[in-house]
Amino acid sequence: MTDKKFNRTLVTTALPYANGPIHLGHFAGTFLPADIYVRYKRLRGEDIIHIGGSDEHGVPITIRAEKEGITPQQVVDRFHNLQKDALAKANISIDNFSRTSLPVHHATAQEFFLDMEQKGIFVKKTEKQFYDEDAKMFLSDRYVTGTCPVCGNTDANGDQCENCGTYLSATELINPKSKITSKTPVLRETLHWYFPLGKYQKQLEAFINQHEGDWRQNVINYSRTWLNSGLTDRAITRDLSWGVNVPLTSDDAKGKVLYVWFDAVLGYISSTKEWAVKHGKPDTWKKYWLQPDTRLIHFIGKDNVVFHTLMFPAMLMAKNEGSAEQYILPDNVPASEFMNIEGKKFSKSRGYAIYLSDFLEKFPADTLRYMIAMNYPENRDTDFSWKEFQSRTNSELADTLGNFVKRVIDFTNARMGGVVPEVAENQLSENDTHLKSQILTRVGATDTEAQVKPAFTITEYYEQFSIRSAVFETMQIAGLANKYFNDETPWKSIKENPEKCKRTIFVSLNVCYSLAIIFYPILPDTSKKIFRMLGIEDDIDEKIKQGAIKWDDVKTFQLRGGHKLSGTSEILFKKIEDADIEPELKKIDQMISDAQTAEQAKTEQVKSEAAPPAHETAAVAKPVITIEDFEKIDLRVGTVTACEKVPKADKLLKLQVRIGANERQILSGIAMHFTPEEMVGKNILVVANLAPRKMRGLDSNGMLLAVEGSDGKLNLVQPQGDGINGNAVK
Ligand code: B3M
Ligand code: ZN
Repeated sequence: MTDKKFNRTLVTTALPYANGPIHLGHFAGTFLPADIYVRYKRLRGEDIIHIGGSDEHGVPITIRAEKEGITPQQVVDRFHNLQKDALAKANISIDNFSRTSLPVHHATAQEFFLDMEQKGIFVKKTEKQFYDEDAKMFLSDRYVTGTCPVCGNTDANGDQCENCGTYLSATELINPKSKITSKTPVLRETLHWYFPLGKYQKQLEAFINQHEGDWRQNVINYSRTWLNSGLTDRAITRDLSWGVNVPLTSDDAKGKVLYVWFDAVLGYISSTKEWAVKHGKPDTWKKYWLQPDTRLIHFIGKDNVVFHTLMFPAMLMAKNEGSAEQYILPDNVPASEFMNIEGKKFSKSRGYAIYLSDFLEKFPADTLRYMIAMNYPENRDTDFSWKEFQSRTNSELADTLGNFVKRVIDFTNARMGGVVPEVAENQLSENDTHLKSQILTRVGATDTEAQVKPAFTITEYYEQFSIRSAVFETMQIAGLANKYFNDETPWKSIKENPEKCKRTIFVSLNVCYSLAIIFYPILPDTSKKIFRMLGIEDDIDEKIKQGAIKWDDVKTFQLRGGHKLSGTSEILFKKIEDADIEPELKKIDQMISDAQTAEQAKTEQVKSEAAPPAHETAAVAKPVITIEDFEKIDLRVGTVTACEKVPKADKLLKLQVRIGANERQILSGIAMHFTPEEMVGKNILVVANLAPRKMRGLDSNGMLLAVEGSDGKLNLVQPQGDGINGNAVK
């Protein structure tokens, strides 16, 4: 954990390949969490920019071009624009969405290469690589497919297996085939530049260790897996024609381009440069990259972790060597897990995806933002389901948030002349002030006497990138407001006790104002609608930029007596009918059956070629296992005998668990869901033969089982029955 003081933040989102439209995976994993975080920080008045763009090089682009019979440039032009439009429609307020095909990017990548080349950092090696004799070209990365040596997926790419996530090199594939001619490639010698990642092993280990505790555990773990197996030289050039040309320092460089990942991560820097030029201050990019008081945060998906926690930092370390300019390293890399669709593993290559722009043609951006944020795959894979989308929209957005705001506004317009009633704040009732203090407690303002203190405040959740919990707590506030309005019955008190009615409406209108603020990061359109109804007509984004509307405004009543509302009232959310989602569910069924048919056809083909048997993994989240595999897991009933929090680890509980005659210690990341007290005495299900591991320097011997509910809270798996302690599951 670092205790640095930062004065500005640079947020980046992974650059999606410009070989297809933005899908829900990109949106849920990177763009939406980044946008929510950035909007929240803007409300806090912080200096923050959100930088990104499309990744326009690499084999994914050229393969698409070949398939369609068009040029790579045509591919990236088309998809860059589609991506940009879709993000705008989803209200992703990115400060610059750049392109790695721009001259500023090529120049930046070449500058990095030349600097390292001149410093003698690279190693040049001649190695054997796959070559397609018919197409007369070397087959880099995804130009080769074959069977994954780890999981048996017959569709693995030459750089990575999409099914199990393993990084591969093409020569490891079983039964390799050229994607261009489907022929078996031959090995041929070629010369390449290698980045000596291994030389940075120690520095990278120290870098990762320094972030233990403040980075997500999955990010630390992925990075350590690589570190533990020992870092080696990585080829950073390719024999391709599309990409950033390797600077011609010798004849050897002819016909070679930089490996796409070497240039793509530098896209963050070139995009910042482009942003600075657009703002008329070309040098401001330096403030964000070269000053140690800038905080750099990369929002990415889990499959890109090592490029951001090891490869890019090592490149920056190399660039910094012997230089007056010192690039900053990432301070956090909040990597997401994956979002599945209707319980099935998402796969673009199998045509199994939901595209952002298709979605937004049918449903408003805020409904999608809410659904995805509530299911943000923060620590584990989550699921997108249309039924859940419908029920969250209807019951939480429409019936809770929308209903409250509309009732308050309509009541004020109809019964109070559309004006905020005059109320002396010191005459507010206990109920009135109770609601306010409950809101403050949840949001995280400090000057309030806590009533029911949630585990963390919304502010704290955002600061630690717990987007889902922040959004969940935000909706709780709308629920409290709704309940308050119902309990206070202003429609009755207007006759029986007009002063009380005025107080209720005064408080409710101010709560609408607070809701407009706290929902702004999540539901920007809705927030603006609420502000508009409240008679705040100006450009809200601009007001936030200028500090005229800010996060801390929830601490005080912002609307004074006599303020005039706009006099209009809008329905914030239209309910989603079964008929609206039926076509979507049908589409999913179709996608599943198409994917299965394709998979089957492939299996047949592979069988007929007498290749190793295909793995039946298309329709399940994990590869199929045998009963023998299952029997390797020793699942036992344990009883918690003692439990306490682990100091300075917000998420960890330390449990003593009795299993039969033995007692053991288990650490579990459930502290956000259960108090130590409520754990004691519980029967839980334990994976008893999990290899011991250390967490925060403490031993953990086993793992307990829990399932997540649709509200994001964990439920323990709790076996029932007498005398079951220590028994194995059968
Ligand atoms: N384009 C891979 C991907 O879209 C790659 C990310 C680059 S981030 C610098 O998943
Ligand atoms: Zn695999």
